[in-house]
Amino acid sequence: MPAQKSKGFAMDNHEKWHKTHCSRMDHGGCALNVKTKGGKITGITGDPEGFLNQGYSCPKGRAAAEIHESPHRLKTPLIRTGPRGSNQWRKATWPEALDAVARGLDQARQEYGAKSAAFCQGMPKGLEHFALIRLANTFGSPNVVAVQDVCHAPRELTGRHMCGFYPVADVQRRSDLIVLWGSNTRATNEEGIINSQITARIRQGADLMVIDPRKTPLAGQADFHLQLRPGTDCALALGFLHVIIEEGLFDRHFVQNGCTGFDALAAHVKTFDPQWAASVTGVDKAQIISAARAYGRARPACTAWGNAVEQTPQAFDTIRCIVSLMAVCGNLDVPGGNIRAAEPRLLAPGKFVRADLLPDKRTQCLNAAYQTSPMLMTVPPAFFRQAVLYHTPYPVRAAYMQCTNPMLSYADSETTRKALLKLDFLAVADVVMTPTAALADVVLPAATAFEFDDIGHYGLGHGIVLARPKLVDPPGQCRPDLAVINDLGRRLTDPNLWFDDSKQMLESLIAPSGHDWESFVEKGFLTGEQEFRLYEKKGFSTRSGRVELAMDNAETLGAEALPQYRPPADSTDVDYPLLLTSAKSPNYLHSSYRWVKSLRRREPVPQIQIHPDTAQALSITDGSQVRIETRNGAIVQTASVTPEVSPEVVCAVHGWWFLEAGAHRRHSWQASNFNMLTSARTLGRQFGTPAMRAIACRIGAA
Ligand SMILES: Nc1nc2c(c(=O)[nH]1)N[C@H]1C(S)=C(S)[C@@H](COP(=O)(O)OP(=O)(O)OC[C@H]3O[C@@H](n4cnc5c(=O)[nH]c(N)nc54)[C@H](O)[C@@H]3O)O[C@H]1N2
Ligand SMILES: Nc1nc2c(c(=O)[nH]1)N[C@H]1C(S)=C(S)[C@@H](COP(=O)(O)OP(=O)(O)OC[C@H]3O[C@@H](n4cnc5c(=O)[nH]c(N)nc54)[C@H](O)[C@@H]3O)O[C@H]1N2
Ligand code: SF4
Ligand SMILES: [Mo]
Repeated sequence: MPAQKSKGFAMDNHEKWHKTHCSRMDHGGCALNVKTKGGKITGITGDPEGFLNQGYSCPKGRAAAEIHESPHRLKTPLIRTGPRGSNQWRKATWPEALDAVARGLDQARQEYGAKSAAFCQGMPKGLEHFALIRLANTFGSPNVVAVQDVCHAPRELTGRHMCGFYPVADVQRRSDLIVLWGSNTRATNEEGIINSQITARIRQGADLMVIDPRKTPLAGQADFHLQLRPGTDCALALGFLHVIIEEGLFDRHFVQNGCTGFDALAAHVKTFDPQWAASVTGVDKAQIISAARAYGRARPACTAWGNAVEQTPQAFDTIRCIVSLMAVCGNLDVPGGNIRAAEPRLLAPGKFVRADLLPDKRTQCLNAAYQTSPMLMTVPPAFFRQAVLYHTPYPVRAAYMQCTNPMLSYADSETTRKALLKLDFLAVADVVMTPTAALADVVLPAATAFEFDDIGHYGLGHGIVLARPKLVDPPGQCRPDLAVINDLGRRLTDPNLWFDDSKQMLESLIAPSGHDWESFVEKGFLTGEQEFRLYEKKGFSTRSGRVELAMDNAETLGAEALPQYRPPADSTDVDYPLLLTSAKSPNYLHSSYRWVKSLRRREPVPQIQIHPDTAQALSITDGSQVRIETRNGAIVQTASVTPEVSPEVVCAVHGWWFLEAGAHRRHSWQASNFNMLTSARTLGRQFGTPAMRAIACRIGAA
């Protein structure tokens, strides 16, 4: 039977196909056809009519049926009965659990003020992210803690500082050259770019450039693979700028009419010649020159960039260099370049979150004490922990966490644990008992993909929003985050600020598009009317109205007018001769879903990639246990001996913990957890970013 646009959900015993979009397995863009029968998910395939994926789906996306029925799911609210983290719980009813959460948060508000309560979110999965911000705003707390310090804030906000918008890769239109800069779209589908879109552009004739310390399968297929030393992206970009400007390959018209500071940039990059860039990055000088020429000559070229350019304290300058490349080569705001993606007409996120209720958020939130970029509206985890542990700049006493597992995802897990245990009150909503939930006072069982109506990519600047209608009932007593937040909002704030139900919440958001929920689901997705070269009419939304290649207010951001290369903090240490970096697993999402059997079969153990020469010198064999050690800690992963990495680089996977070992047990979250190796000693001033890539390490047989 052909898939139907879902107008509800099927609880009957007839098989029924529905159209929806993948969610919660990565940023989620694939349109899927999902078969249900008797309240269960019985089949999932990629939808050939999918706007982004045209039929593609991956094993993660197809695992939703297993997640729906997994015995590991939390099914009832739990309230702690023993000491924190001792794994002693009693089952509670929802009203009882919600009352306990409201009491915990309200007590902090009463005793220490509203800002002593933090609201923590991981990777945004759907509307819950914005609903949580609404809860914080209505509650009166400016402290929404998120992982944006290492995920998207550096890219998005540096883009906004320089050109007034977030320049996303336009992979929908023809390009001469696609650059994947520290982004492995084949494994990660970053920013809603499904790799098949890149493949389609390559078939149309686009060249591919991959900038990655690993010879990934995509790098193997590329016209240019620049296998740089981790953490040296800024130096490579400065070298590119040098070649492009010296050889006159830049777009004179755009530089003259759209940019400010070009002459200063040109003078600045004179010293960063290919010889210098080669010595820093380890990439061959001739290769740097030919790659820079290719980027300079391509009209247009588009750059898809990933976490690698932003997960060091030097993110701001690295990204400034990459945006400068886009600008001087005339690739900004043009079809097939890096664009200001037009959003569909929906309720503006600022309105949805009721930003008006907390007008002094910027000066009241923890960030104010650290002089971050004023555009950073979420609190970096490192500042949250300082406030909990040392009351700097003021105490944080209580936290509500949803869709996040900080014990695995924040840099420096030992400090995270100390901070979570020190809180007066902690509530966690998740789908399974995680190492983070194990430290809570109250644990709430969350409904997940296909178990409730949700909207995808809203407010993320990708130019598309996706319908994700409910297809099956959640298991046990699981409830969607949207409903839980709505209930907490009614308990903790003026009930008139909340909704009858989460459907009404979604409707309020969609109304400006002229759709109601049903017709939105019928349509499947909404995009904006894409315009290009808007700057010709309106200029850029920056202080100068131009792209700011040199920033005359950089000092206020703790930077210099022009981007500088500095070796990443934590990258050099005589006792730790190797350079550790990381890449995401194609089979999991961060620390999520190791408990899903079909995915675990595909990737049963955490692996560290080691070059054969390095492995031989250290008597490490493929498949053996390896101890990985940095100044911050030590973990064990399994050796994958491969020429994919160079001899001085090792690449370990992040996010591993072992549900089967008991989430509350130290072994579970400590043994192979990458963030035991990271520290938050040095943070980038603009976004509070710690070093997650390019860390000095040593390895040996375990
Ligand atoms: N060392 C290192 N650390 C990193 C990174 C790295 O590359 N290296 N990457 C960083 C990046 S880019 C990011 S985005 C962060 C991610 O940080 P997090 O988002 O904290 O990462 P996850 O481990 O995926 O945690 C998500 C949790 O949400 C739960 N969950 C799934 N669906 C739902 C739902 O519908 N409702 C609720 N309430 N819970 C749900 C999952 O079970 C899981 O426990 O990690 C960052 N940390
Ligand atoms: N399967 C899967 N998909 C995901 C996620 C997931 O956890 N799993 N997470 C989602 C999220 S929240 C995000 S933010 C995106 C992230 O998506 P990506 O940014 O693509 O993810 P990563 O794998 O962390 O990094 C991409 C590449 O950077 C390379 N790299 C490592 N160090 C360096 C370096 O110093 N310089 C350069 N140039 N490259 C380097 C790695 O080898 C890797 O191939 O993916 C999303 N999609
Ligand atoms: S690539 Fe991402 S969006 Fe597509 S099916 Fe896989 S997990 Fe889902
Ligand atoms: Mo992320």
